[in-house]
Amino acid sequence: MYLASALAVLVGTFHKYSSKEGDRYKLSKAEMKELLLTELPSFVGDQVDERDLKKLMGNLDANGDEELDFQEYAVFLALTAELCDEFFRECADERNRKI
Ligand SMILES: [Ca+2]
Repeated sequence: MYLASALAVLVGTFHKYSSKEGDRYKLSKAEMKELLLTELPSFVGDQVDERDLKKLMGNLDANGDEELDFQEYAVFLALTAELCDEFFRECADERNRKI
């Protein structure tokens, strides 16, 4: 898959959920919850703790309007990608140790 296709998914996923209710260009807490459960089950499992969700929203909501605009969502993606990178490196380290 080309990076361009991945970018289209990243942007399309935001709009798929942000357009469900209220401001169609912002993710509400409920929309973010649905996105996490549907799109990132391997990260969050089959349920999202309300307190954790509130904390995550609070950390990402840079302008304090209690919703995530695309820029704030982009920070979330960057942090998530960083977690994947760490995981990838740990797996690579483990493989190297075994050799
Ligand atoms: Ca916001």
